[in-house]
Amino acid sequence: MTKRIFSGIKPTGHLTLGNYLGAVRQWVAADRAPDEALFCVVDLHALTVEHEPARVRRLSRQAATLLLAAGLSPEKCTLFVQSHVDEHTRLAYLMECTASDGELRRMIQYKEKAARAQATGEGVRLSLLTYPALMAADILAYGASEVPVGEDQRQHVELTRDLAVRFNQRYGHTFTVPKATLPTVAARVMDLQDPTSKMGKSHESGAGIVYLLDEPAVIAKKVMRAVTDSGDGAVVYDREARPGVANLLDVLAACSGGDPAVLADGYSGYGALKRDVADAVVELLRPLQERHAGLAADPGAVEKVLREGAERARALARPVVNRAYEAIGLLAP
Ligand code: AQP
Repeated sequence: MTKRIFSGIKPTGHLTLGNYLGAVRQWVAADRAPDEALFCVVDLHALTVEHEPARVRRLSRQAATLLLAAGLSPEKCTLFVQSHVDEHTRLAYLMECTASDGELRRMIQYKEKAARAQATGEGVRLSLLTYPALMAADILAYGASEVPVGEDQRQHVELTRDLAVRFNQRYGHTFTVPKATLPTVAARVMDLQDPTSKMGKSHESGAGIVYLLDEPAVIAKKVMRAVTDSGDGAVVYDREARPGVANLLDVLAACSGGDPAVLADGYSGYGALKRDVADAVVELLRPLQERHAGLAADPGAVEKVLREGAERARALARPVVNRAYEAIGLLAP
């Protein structure tokens, strides 16, 4: 039986190696399987924190272009922009009526980002609290059974499962209950300068973040300057005691295959490890960067993919969302 797969990426910054290894690479693999796959630039999610309108538009186009450059094929999958399909926000309201205030306040991303916004005096947008309900709607509107994501999104997919089960129990079977699928290595790529924090595209300092469009020399410099761990300089895979080295081993394993703990045995010092990681990342990103240059030169073609994707997505989501409206007690128009 073919599965339906859904996932999304928010245009809050330039896409990173973390996005690629944690999520996008899984999407490309799913796109090549006989499954039906939908991938979405979740632009409404980018409005939950301070944003600049022109930048969000620019980053949305760039994200879509990079997803195509990474290997998603518009003939095979449906690639679209969230705000082009009204069903997401229609269903999000029903999800807010299903979720509780307490469970949304327990979301780790909410707690972390709210603390960050408060510290900078920005104020916390209400949508930052409610966006996991929108994310649940993104997934449930398509009857997706699998959601390929990185580790940081696991909690939101768990919430989506809970909401789907609760809605089905209260109002009759309406939604497929989805599950998160994570890569076996590099499900959480860490910042090269602060290996206890996730490599996040909206984080301020770029020194520890490898962006997908970084030049090879920039990638090499960032990797060579990665913070490793003080101590005896031994290369050992230990995420707790040696997070910097473990992160480099994870990235190497994700790029060139193998098990990070086994790869560690092949190194006696950090320098050689960093050189191999830098080479592996540069080679991994080279084809994507080459394809990106061609696609970016033809923005009309990318817009056409997004327009057609939104049409297909609407046709899939509308009957599911209409069913949910009826099930919850709303009169058909
Ligand atoms: N460091 C990462 N390692 C593995 N997977 C990651 N993902 C993100 N960072 C890593 C996965 O990429 C997909 C899209 O991510 P996103 O757009 O939802 O979030 P982000 O890139 O983390 O963006 P932000 O705005 O910078 O968010 P915060 O502030 O939370 O870091 C997801 O599947 C995600 O798991």
